[in-house]
Amino acid sequence: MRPNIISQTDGTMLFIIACSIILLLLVTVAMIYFCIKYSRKNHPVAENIHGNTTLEVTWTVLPTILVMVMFFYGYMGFKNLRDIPADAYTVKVTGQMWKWTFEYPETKKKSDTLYVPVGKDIKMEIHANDVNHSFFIPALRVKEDAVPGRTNYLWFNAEKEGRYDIACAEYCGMNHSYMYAVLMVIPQQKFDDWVKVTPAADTTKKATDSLKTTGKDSLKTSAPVVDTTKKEVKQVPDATKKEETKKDSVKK
Ligand SMILES: [Cu+2]
Repeated sequence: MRPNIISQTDGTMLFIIACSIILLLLVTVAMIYFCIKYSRKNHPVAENIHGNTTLEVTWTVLPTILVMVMFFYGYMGFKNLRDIPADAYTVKVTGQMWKWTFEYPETKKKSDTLYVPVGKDIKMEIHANDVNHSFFIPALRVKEDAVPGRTNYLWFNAEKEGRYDIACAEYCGMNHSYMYAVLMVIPQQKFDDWVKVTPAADTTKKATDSLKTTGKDSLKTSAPVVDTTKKEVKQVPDATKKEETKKDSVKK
């Protein structure tokens, strides 16, 4: 069984933070102790110290072991992130100023909201149309650059249903901070239903184009999806409502 990216990343992060806090405390306590012990009052006559081999070996070997352990955890996480499971479901994502578009090569569907089945390995193929972007799903601890002329990738397995934010993590121009999309993690059955009612790529493109002329609504990332999947969206509990409210507040 592969380790979960979220717990692996959080574990490494916690380990490094714990080491940092312990070191900070050790250094601070030692500093205060020496300040007092070797103050002018307690130690009026200065003396030279000519090396201490045991001490020097200790402060070289211990930190080396510590950083090697950090490297090991980091490397194991990196390996897991780069090694895509063989049967992962592929979704193509394209970044452009200033939105993300998702295509599902297997079904030829396209949407502005990323829908994935819960508990399934998903491979994202990352492209950019204009400038550098960075595809970032904070809740799933995955992030990868989107670079024009190059195909990058990442994978994840969302274990909990729900609605998650997708952001652009690379400054890409004036509206970079608005470059948000939504990840909906839904049960396989609902995903299949969604695929059935979602128009194929070309149709969606037209729908998106026509929405552009409606002004305010065109900013809703899931606009074309909502239009065609009214039944489906209602079944996805509360999440959609929250999504709308949140997006409205983001717009303001
Ligand atoms: Cu961007």
